[in-house]
Amino acid sequence: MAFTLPDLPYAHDALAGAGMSKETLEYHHDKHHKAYVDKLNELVAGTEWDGKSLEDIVTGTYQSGAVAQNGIFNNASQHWNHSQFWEMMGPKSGAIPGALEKALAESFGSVDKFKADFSAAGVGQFGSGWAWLVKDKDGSLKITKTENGVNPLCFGQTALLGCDVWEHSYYIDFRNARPKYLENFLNNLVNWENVASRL
Ligand code: MN3
Repeated sequence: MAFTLPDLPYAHDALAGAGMSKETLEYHHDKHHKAYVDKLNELVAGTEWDGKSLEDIVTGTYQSGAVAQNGIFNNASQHWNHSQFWEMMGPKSGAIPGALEKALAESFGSVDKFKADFSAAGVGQFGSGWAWLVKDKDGSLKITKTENGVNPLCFGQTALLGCDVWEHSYYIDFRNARPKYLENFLNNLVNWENVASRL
């Protein structure tokens, strides 16, 4: 069955007050994300991955490492990443739920330190990629960064929060200021209820 572009869980203009414009979402969701889905369907058709789940395609093609499967991996992982990313944001950022706040403080020293370390990961990712808060296989929380479409599924980790640091994610609203985009993401855009539900 072909993969489909999921609708945004909010209107295109719903995040404008929180620093992500309608224009950014029109390009990022309607064009960039859609292109990953379309290309994935085109590349998967007739291969061994046809009919497999998105998660199986991401982990299977990543582990195979075969050059011929890089295109399938890149588009599958980016489809998965963006599907998570839209859910991880919302028009009302709200307070961090207690259990998550406690876990962040225990893991990183404080919520502020978590935000500083997460931002540093996003700023420090050279070129395109993602910053993540993950739950590792041993249950510990970690901050990671990945290049291009690589994501926590590749390492058997659970993605709690991810921030797209490809330029297409921030260039319309923040131009070249990736640090400002990350600061705004953490303070105004994250749907902390969604992040907590992944713990
Ligand atoms: Mn993107």
